[in-house]
Amino acid sequence: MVKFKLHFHADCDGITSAYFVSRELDRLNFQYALYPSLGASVELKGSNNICLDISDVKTQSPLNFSLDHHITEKYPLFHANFRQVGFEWPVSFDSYLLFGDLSLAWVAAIGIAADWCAQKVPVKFWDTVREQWPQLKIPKKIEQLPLIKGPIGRMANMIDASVAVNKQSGAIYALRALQESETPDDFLEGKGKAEKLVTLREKILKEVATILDKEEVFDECVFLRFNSPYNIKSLVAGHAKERNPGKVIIIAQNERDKIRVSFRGGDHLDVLVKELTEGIGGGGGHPQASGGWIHHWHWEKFRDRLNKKLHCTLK
Ligand SMILES: [Mn+2]
Repeated sequence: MVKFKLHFHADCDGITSAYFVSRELDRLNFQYALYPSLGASVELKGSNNICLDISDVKTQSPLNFSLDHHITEKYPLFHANFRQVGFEWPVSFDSYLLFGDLSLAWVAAIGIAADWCAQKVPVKFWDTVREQWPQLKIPKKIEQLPLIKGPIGRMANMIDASVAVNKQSGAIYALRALQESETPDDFLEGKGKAEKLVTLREKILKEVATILDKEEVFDECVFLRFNSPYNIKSLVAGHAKERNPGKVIIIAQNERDKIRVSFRGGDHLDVLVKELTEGIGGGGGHPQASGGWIHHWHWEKFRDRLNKKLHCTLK
């Protein structure tokens, strides 16, 4: 009997995608193992791998399948990407279309909203969610912010918190909690496995609030440097961006061997991070969101470059 390896990005989009694909594998009585991926790239061993929401797939065998929405080359494997035919749909929506069921639309909604793609999927989808679950408070006119501030965003926070605290095993746990929940209310109210996710969400939000208390605000940018055992950079960046519209957000998280930095809320941030870390670390990404790292012993150099470039007075 074939055993599949299900790789998925350990974020809301990847986890909800894995929800729909694993459901189909279960229906067919296929065996599979789960491989959540914290990063964007995966190197596949052999064949019978399925990749969801993973932008960089390395493989020697064409007998692997990738369902993705990033702008990438066509890999030498079975590859489907709705973006290539003009639809910027997150993988959670694609997986729902392929393997879902109307009664499970709420799960797809979490992945779509968390990937900031609310307006990119057909309005008819949101009508379906609104009709079935008025308690999810889907706005009449679909907009990203009210969605992410409502119950849909709350569910996304629960999943993100699980990954932030427990990494890969947190991703698998969140997937199991979704599978166990028959309705969005079960999940939101913390029935069964979801109970732990409610607690983790509160814990992470508290941690983020403590970090935000120490933000340093300048004319052009906002700077936040912190220690945390959790992977909460993007969450902190999201909150900081909301509090400081129009400014570049710079997040620096101290790690054992290096300082990891993230940039949000500006233009050409991929170029900026490359300039700031040149010779003292590394970095890259997208124009509106980039990230990198520097060695601890190069901190002063990085700070001086940053002060010069963004006209601030970071000490
Ligand atoms: Mn993703």
